[in-house]
Amino acid sequence: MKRFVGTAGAVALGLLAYTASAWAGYQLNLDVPVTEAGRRAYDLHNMITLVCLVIFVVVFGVLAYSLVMHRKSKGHKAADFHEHLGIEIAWTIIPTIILVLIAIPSTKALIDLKDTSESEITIKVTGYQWKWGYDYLKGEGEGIKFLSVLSTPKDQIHNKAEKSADYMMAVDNPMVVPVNTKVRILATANDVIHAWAVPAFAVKQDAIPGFIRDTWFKADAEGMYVGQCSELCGKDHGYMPINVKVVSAAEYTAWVAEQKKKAASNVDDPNKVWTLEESMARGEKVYANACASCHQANGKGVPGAFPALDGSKMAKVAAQKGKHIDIVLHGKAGTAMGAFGGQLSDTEIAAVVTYERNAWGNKTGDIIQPAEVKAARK
Ligand code: HEC
Ligand SMILES: [Cu+2]
Repeated sequence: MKRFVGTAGAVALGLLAYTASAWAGYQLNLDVPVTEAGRRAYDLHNMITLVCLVIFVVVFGVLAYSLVMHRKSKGHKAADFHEHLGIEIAWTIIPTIILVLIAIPSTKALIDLKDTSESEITIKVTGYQWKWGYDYLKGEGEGIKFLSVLSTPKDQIHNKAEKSADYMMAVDNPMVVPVNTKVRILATANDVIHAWAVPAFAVKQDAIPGFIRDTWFKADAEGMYVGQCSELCGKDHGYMPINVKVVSAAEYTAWVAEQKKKAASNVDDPNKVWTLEESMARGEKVYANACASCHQANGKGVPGAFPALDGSKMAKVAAQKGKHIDIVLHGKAGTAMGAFGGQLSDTEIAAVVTYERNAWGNKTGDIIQPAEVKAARK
């Protein structure tokens, strides 16, 4: 018997150790909050869970006690207190009081979550299928604007490479903000409803096309905080994580200066005449960022959902060149093919159309110049 207990114990311990390692990447509680609002949400969550636990113990305690100690086999007879006025009043009043006691701090916290006044920085967040756009509207970084795209390599997603620790949670360009600074977020979307959510800030805001909703946070610890789009927004909903990097004031100033320098050197001369080689190289990058998620890197698309561009009439036939530029600029209403006119510059659209007309099996030799795209915008 003793040996059996020993073996069983060892097996149980082994199992525990195994499951503990398998579950190491999972957490049961909320993210550790780094904002005042986050701590309030965290404390409310703990407090209300505790209230529920106490009620559970009291109610089931009375129930178990009654069932066991007053069972029929012991000779007890059921008491009859049907329509007992005192009990009916008590079980109405007590839960009401508990609910009101919970509602008071929750409502206060909710109202504070909506108070975006006196913010020092304003950032517009735009949800796209399937990436985020950040526009710095107010504060030191005014004018900074970029897209933030999932950076997990495709090989990891397709199980061809080992998955990294930040698998499906890393982006190329995180939002950068200074520590201890009130940041107002204006959330909107370009196509369908998305939601910008960062649990450590207790922020979750729907981003709705045609509307602007605001929220705020003031992080008091530096670090990288991670969230995800939290509104089911289509096929790649799980592929648009959110990264917010909170840095010191000095690092923020340096980041702003670097971004402004980069933006200045990135401005393309709209009158430049591009060679096929230059345009292809630029277009390949634009394609990888903006188009490959649907049309695929090999241009073959996804049958039934996204058309192949390799061999497509529009990308291959000389007479369709105008139509090709038009669909990239203006999209196609009622389909997932969005209008890229607002996201990409004339140079970028010219490059990506050149790329599609010369990549894979499409060897048209066409070079589209920015001026041609500019003329097509009207
Ligand atoms: C969200 C998914 C998505 C993204 C991203 C996307 N497309 Fe499309 N695209 C579509 C769909 C869907 C269609 C088919 C529309 C239709 O029903 O005619 C399409 C059609 C096209 C066509 C016409 C193909 C044909 O033969 O009719 C071209 C050209 C095209 N897209 C280019 C692009 C370019 C360039 C980009 C990147 C700047 C891009 N697309 C990004 C979904 C997408
Ligand atoms: Cu989304």
